[in-house]
Amino acid sequence: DKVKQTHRTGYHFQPPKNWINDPNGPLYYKGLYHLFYQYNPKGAVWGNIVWAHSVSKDLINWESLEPAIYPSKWFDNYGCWSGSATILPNGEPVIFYTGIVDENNRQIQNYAVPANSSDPYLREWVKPDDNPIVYPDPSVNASAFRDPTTAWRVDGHWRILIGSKKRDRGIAYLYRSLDFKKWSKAKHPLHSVQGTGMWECPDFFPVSLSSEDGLDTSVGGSNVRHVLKVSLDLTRYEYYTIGTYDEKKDRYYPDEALVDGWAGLRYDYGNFYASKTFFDPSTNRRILWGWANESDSVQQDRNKGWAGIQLIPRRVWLDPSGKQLLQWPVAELEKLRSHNVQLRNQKLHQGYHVEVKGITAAQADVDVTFSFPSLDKAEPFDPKWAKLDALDVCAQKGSKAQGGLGPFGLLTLASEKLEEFTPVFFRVFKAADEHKVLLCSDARSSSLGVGLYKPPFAGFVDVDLTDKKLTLRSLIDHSVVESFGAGGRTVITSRVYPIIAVFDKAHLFVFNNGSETVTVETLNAWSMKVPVMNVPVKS
Ligand code: DQQ
Repeated sequence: DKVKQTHRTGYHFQPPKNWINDPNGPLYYKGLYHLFYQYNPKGAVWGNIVWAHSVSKDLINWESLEPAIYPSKWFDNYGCWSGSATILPNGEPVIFYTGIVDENNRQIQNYAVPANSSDPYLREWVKPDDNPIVYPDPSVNASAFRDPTTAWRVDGHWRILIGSKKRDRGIAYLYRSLDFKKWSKAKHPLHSVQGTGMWECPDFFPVSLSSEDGLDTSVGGSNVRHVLKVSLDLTRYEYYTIGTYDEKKDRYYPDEALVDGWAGLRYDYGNFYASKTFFDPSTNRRILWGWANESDSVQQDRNKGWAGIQLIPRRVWLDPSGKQLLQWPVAELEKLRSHNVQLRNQKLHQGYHVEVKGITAAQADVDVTFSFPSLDKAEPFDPKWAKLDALDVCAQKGSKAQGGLGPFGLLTLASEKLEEFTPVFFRVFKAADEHKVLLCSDARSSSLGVGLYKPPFAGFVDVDLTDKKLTLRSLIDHSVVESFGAGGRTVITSRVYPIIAVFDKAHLFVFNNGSETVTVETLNAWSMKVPVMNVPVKS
């Protein structure tokens, strides 16, 4: 069934078949990472949702278990939707999740605990009879009240957030508990923003001001800032702010310099949704998981027999500027690197594209540093664009339109003669008193196939250009290209479905369509191995 499997990923997480969406309750326990995720056991479209379950020692190789949480009680009979895990002070995990109680999708919050906490696989979960823990009170919209966060504790009181909305105001409701069982609603939500619509999958966590290490969710004090991320149901993208958590008032205040709404900072300017972080105490990292849905049609998903992938887990930390987060694929991914090829001091004059030969270009990891002699040829930044999204600028100024400093970058998943390619590239512009760096991942030329969603995606990169260098890392995997610009300052994921550029017919190039000559100082590309995936844990 080779045709159907053309676009399956080699090293990104996927179950053998069927629909998946949000990562749920990621946690580290007794030497194992646990990934739960929304899963339809019956087909390749959304529905019949359970928490599927896989475990890993390294976040890359995965063994599978039976679903951990599935409809079985009056309080979750119509579905077990997203939620989070908390590790209690005694070391034991508790899961909070949203139960669907009727066909109108009325939502309540439940908890589950391991049947046997000495089992590192946490195979079996029980839902105690004192469930649910939180009902929607009459003031909330019961069909928009879901996705409880990991709990954190201040002064002996636990807190969780629940995503919601009131008319078109997005809301993170706050609940408190002393004993982790009886939860009561705080008078004020932690935060809310007019006009943003339903807040799905809120995530709230501290980041350190002095270190790249991650922090456990309850850590507070003067050395931390807080991050609030929400997933916006209306456009299916996420934004976050960095701000101050006032523990006394139990309110969150985003930094005023940041946009708190649709045009806010994003973990990923492409296909990335319903993400969640967790603290990994074994390595002191905070790790981010996100889901990418398909960009082909529902019919194509049915034919493939699967839909949705989990992206490579990313370490997240606060940029020293304090103005944004930085992200990088977890170091364990590098274990999958096999054959390596390099380019060094490769000059790219205007119009050049140079092939990176000798790796499996459909399943690769590429890390490149570009340098340029000056910024003089940067195109003027049209003041009109200031009102536009980066995406609109990318749509106007794609990879083919000649520029000054850029476009330069990678042509990923490219056919030999470039009938198909997904360019990931920089364009540098000169605005009134600064340079603007645009990173684009443009699916418009990715496939000759029909019925596909092939958007350009883009974000600006807030990067210092004094050393006249820009770096780019792309994780290429058959139907996904995950790109990290300037050391993880701006990240973009695209889903693409080439029909020529598949398997050994896929190629990788570096290119430059700007009048300034750009040098590939160093490029490393690796063929990526296939990890262990979906091998059932032996009972
Ligand atoms: N997916 C879940 C919900 C969540 C949404 C249902 C986000 O709990 O709000 O599958 O993708």
